Amino acid sequence: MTLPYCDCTTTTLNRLQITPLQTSHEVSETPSLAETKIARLHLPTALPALTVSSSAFTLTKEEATPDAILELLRKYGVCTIKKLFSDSDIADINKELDPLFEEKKNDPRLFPKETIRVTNTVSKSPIVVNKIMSHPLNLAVAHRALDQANAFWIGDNLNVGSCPAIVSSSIAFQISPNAAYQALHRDDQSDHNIRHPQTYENFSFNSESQIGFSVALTRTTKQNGATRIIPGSHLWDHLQKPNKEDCIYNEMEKGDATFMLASILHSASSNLTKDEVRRILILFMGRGIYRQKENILLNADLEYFKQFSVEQLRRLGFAMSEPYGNMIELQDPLLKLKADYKRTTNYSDICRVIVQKN
Ligand SMILES: O=C(O)CCC(=O)C(=O)O
Ligand SMILES: [Fe+2]
Repeated sequence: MTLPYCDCTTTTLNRLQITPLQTSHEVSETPSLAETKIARLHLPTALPALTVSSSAFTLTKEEATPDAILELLRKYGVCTIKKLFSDSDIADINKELDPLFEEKKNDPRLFPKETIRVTNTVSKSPIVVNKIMSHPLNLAVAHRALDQANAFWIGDNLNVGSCPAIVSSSIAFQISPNAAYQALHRDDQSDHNIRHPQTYENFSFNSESQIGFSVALTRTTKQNGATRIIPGSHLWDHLQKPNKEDCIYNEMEKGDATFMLASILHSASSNLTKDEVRRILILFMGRGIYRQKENILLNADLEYFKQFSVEQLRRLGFAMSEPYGNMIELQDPLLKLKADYKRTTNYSDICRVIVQKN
């Protein structure tokens, strides 16, 4: 049974009038952009796109402190760091991904057919966990922008729980010559993350559900399919329509990396070269109270995950989100994977409260 979606809580559908389109539509396994309905809407007042070049949000490795990255993310929604990964790191990562790309190259679900995606790489490629997910800057940005900690009354006590950000998706994308442009989109759709207009000055990371860490595994250029991005679009109303004229191309050298808010409008671009392949891996960290976009836990045997440290398993989504989130038989799931793991809190910290008078 399909429940009518206009009955549930929504802050977007009440701005639309949706009616069926008279067309038959056969659903295949391939993700499809086939139209089935008509939506009528009044477009919101558009904020202008920022006219900047990528140098406005590019840092050297030495300049790339968490504070500097967060500041550029606030302003532009994107921050690129030159030469964050060494040539030998990139060679090692590519070596581990090459056979996975080979396995996928005839996947009938590829869209467009020139773009090979190796999905869920953290469950297949330990180097992605060790070098990309665990990169100190990825962890620092996730900690500052997405980790959560809060206090809640529980009787006479305050209960302080913390919820680390976890990997949401980790997809490697290889675009070959003739691949078409991808449609402009936001990557936080899966979180139903509804955007309200913000200014740079009042922007809060509380509005963000995921942050991507895109690593250039080849160079990326306007010609070979670099990700195109609308800087500043994280500040736009949810239904402000993206225009391709507002995009800039995020050109990277091999080993550069880009942090991008999942609320930034972007897409892969077309590969116009004759013989150049463009390869990147985007690992998204997301708030631990949300679902992971890719199901990591069911995509490999538990034995595979045992090679990782407790801290890495926590970031992969195998731990509790305190208080009381993701429990298994009232226990922390980490105990299933690490026999010697000792919990130091009972779901969260219970505080005796001393009320202070003003
Ligand atoms: O390959 C790219 O540059 C971006 C891909 C992307 O945005 C996506 O598939 O969601
Ligand atoms: Fe995307």
